[in-house]
Amino acid sequence: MFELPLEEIRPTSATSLPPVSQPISLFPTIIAFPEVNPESPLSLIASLTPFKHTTTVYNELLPIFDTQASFQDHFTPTLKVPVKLPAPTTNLDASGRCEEPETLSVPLIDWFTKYFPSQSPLYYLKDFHYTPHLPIITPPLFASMDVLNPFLRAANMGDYDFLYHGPANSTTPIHTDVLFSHSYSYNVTGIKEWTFYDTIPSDSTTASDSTTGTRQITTTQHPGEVMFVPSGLAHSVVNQTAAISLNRNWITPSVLPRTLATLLTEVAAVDEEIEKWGMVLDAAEREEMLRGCCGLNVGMFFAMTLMAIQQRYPTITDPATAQDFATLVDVLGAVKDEAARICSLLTNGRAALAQADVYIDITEKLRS
Ligand SMILES: O=C(O)CCC(=O)C(=O)O
Repeated sequence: MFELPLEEIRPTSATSLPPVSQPISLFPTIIAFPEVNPESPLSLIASLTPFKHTTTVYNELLPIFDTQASFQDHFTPTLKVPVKLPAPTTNLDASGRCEEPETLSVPLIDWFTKYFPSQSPLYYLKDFHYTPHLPIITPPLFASMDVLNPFLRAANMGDYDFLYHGPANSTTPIHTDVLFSHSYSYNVTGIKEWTFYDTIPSDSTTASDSTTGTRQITTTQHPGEVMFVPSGLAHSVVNQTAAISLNRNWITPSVLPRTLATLLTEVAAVDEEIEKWGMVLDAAEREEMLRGCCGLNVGMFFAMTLMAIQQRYPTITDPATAQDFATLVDVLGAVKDEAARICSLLTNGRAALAQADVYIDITEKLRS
């Protein structure tokens, strides 16, 4: 077991703050959740050089992934894993998402015996939720201000921790990460070549077309190194040798307004689709559809933001928290009307909306 990554945020000087009722449970009772450029971020070039993570993590993971046999032995052979076919094109939509490749759900044993050795097509095991099967991994410090994974774990809705295993020459085409998240890739074995792009091309059909006219940076990641990908930065990856990596997506308060904008675009698209097909969906079904499309829905987003606010409230007099807190409260205000539409689906929905008003009010007073 690895050391637990995050220090709990404890109140420092809460005495001058107005009291807010205790954090409340918002976990959904009705919704059956399925199992489960901007401003050129390339200017963050200094952060893009891969760096070494703690050797403890590497030393603990390597015995598991050192050989195919040790990898195979660590997992149940019948465990179903997601295996992707190569992407049909590298087209990106307006929000920088690539066309999703077909995904097969195959027993792990078949991955090793049939799919991984295939030369044509080249398959890629991607987005495999490894959390229940591997020790807890200490995230690099820069991932610790996450609002996404702590919420998902507390709500028993999984997380954004994934394992990737690709043969030599397998690729991930140009894309930006889901929901404007940041991500890191922790390379356990193999060598990856990463390319970062200055702008998001949206109307191209091949990797080379798609990058015409954009500034690019290419860098190589070796075993034991972490690659940080800032929110919104378009990137692509080629595995120069067979490679295994552990990846995480996370969302910090400063990118949350863009995550909300993405979610609201998705809400509009889902509503348009529902209307186009003449479907009659109740609020719970619409929420389920949203979660299927982008991994979050309005209720989850509202509950996640409120939880982040509750956790930071005792320390808002600390300047390091104040800005994040204000951003979180603004985002909560911006999603409140949408959340009010589905609040009957959430345990304590009404009380949560009332609590949101209290936080909005406090923040307004602090600003004035
Ligand atoms: O390793 C890969 O193939 C892709 C990783 C990636 O794109 C990411 O972590 O965002």
